[in-house]
Amino acid sequence: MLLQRKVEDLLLTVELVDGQLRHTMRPAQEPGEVLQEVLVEGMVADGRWHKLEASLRGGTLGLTLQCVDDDCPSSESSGQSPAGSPSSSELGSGYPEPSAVLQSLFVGGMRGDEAPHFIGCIQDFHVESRLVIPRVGLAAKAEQVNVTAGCSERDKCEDGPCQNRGRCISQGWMRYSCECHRPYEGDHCQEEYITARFGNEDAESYASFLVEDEPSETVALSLFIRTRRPQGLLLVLANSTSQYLRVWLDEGRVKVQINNFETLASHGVVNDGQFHLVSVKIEQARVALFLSARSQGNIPIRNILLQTGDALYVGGLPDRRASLAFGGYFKGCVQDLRMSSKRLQFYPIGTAVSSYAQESLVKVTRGCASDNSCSANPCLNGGMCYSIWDDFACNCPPNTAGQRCEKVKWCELSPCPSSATCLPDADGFQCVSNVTFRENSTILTYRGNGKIQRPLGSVSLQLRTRASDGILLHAERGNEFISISIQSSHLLLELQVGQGASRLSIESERPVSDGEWHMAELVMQEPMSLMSKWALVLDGDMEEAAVSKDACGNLDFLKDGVDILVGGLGAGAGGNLVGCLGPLEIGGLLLPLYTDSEANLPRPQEEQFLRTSSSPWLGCWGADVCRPEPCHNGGVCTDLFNKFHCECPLGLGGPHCNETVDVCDSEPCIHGNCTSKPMGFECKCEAGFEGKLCEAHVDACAGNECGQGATCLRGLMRYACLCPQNATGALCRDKIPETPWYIERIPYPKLPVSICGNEKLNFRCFNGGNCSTIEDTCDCMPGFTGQWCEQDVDECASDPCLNGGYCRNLINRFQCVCEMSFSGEYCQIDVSDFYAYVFLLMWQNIFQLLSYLIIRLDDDDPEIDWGGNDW
Ligand SMILES: [Ca+2]
Repeated sequence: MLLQRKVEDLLLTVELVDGQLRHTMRPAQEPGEVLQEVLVEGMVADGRWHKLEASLRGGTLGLTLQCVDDDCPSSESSGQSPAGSPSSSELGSGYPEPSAVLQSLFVGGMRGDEAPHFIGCIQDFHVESRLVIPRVGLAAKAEQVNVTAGCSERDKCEDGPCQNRGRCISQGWMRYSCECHRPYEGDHCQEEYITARFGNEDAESYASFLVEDEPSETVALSLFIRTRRPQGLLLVLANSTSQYLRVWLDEGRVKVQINNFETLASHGVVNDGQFHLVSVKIEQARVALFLSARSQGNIPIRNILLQTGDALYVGGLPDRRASLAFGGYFKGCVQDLRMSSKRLQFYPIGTAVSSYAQESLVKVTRGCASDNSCSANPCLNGGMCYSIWDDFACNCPPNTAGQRCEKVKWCELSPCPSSATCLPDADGFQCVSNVTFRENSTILTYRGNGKIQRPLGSVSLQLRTRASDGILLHAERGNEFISISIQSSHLLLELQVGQGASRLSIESERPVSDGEWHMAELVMQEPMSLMSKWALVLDGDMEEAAVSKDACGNLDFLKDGVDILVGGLGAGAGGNLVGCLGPLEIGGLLLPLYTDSEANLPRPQEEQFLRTSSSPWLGCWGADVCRPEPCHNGGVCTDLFNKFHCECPLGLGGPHCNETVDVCDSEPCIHGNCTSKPMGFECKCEAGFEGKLCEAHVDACAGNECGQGATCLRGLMRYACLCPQNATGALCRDKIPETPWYIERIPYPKLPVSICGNEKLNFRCFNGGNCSTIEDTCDCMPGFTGQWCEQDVDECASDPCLNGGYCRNLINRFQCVCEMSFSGEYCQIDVSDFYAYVFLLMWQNIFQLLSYLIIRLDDDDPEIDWGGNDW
């Protein structure tokens, strides 16, 4: 409605109907009856400004419309009601008072009127020559509802009226609608579906809804879930006889089962504490599963039938055991559950949406609160607990690690004495060091602490010695014993364990008494068996492992009550080790060099061997073999661990530098012959070498005389010059005369270069020359010379061309380019008369050809067979 005005007992209305203007007159008492009506042709609703004049003159309604915008189509419409209408005579008897005009005038719509109100702009509105819009002065009494100044034609979507990332869809001028993302709802997507918390503090919760749909074989179920549990029952659709659809979590994946049979599982996992949109679609005898709109596959199924009165369970079933069969009660949050077009609300929102009736809500709570995971103090060793949704995180002290700070980094607590290295171990730490044994040093003894549980099926040790015999480890109980020793420089294991077991022995393939560190591992080959062969692996070389012939039991007799002797059998027993031992382990348990009282912290390991002897000699030292000085005559002693070496002055040798030796025996001259002299030796160098020890090449190119632009090629004793293009000669000092301009230049071919040489010298053979078997030379192609074929033979050097002919120097030949009157290989034939004749003949030919061409051009056939002309 544009305007309505009451004049006496008539209602005059101007309306916009289907884009066209209509002016009507009705009796005020009976607004249903139309007395007169005027319609104007042409659309008004085109966004342009139009000038409209509605009149009632002489009882006749009038209406004119004129488009007044810049881009108007040039047409004007007006209309007038048919003359002689019944009530026309009563009209126009007098104007109402100005205030009455306003009281009875409605613009754009009427309060309570069901007809649509005007949406658009009005300006310059006069009634009976009085300005009504824009309002000024007296007119201020008028009432305005939802009217604003100005005329904004902006797209309302530009204001972004849709909240929560909702998509605004423009619907003509000033109107729009919002398309909401889940889980938002409402005209402006301003409302969010209320999340339901299941399993709060591990409560057994569930919800159920009653299906009110018509029977259907198509089901679309979707919901947001958030959980950290890898299993839990999500949804069950059931009728009175069966549960025909189940959705549950298994190992973090979503599983769908139809009719207790067909099962589909997601690829992705959802138990990461984030919201995931899970969708299940059943249609046309297939079930499809989606995670956040990403397909997880689909499978064929036997059809199901959803009927009124079926129940949808969420988060679990009333029957606890039935719930446990599918992962138990769901723990987490559910939001925006939908089935087909219906919403299933746990807590209804304000916006009216089509929903199912909620039947039950058991121990479900509103919102998505987290359990207080920190209340159980999950962080160990002083870790600080931070609560995150349904989980916790521990901020661990620097010396601990692990999700609960359960791993103590013991070595960061500096538990070992300064002489030892701390090594972390599965249950604690070890202080590791080397220990030195001498003939007179005390041996080490150990015992198990009585708490060793593991089977002892191995021994590992590190060893350094020059002694050819010595006992490393020995223990015995009754007739059972173990002995590890060095015999004749080889490592030897002897073992007798187990009921009726015979004595087992293994010897290393290689000697170990070389003063170097060696690592030995003695391993029971089948540690789970009662009896097994044993193997000895030296320095990690599994392929050379020595394996015993006989079988034996493990070393469990060492666990408790048996003394384990290390480094010998005790004072006075003889055969003690002279050398060093590194970390020694039995069954992976260290025989420690330190007692708890000698370390800064006691070892936390449950299973331990304990040192029962006094403290050992820590570190690894050999005897002080360089003192007193064993080297005579100024020789320098080097300590090689229980062995020394003397670096003797010239002419002296032997272990103590007290023997004279020929200095030339040590072959001091690298490329030369040695001669002994009273004060040393002298080297006579081979050709091409120089220096005191003939260690340096003689530089043959030093002071070379190659001409300008030439490259000096280094030989064994001599050099050669590689010439630039314009020079020749041995030293490239002879200029090559330039080829005259009228002589055709023939490009010089590029011939390959070979690289030759031996350990003394590298050289190259140029111009296709091959490496010669004779040292320092090349076999040249014909036409080339020089030591390395670097020079082209100048075949023109003897001026072979006669009668002023130009000689071309080619590869292994020359070519004479003769003067006009001469011919022949050497230009030796005088052909001056012959040429005059040839000239004449040639001119005649050219004349004939031209004539022929002219004739051919006149011809109809334009083809000229150039190829066929043989002249
Ligand atoms: Ca040549």
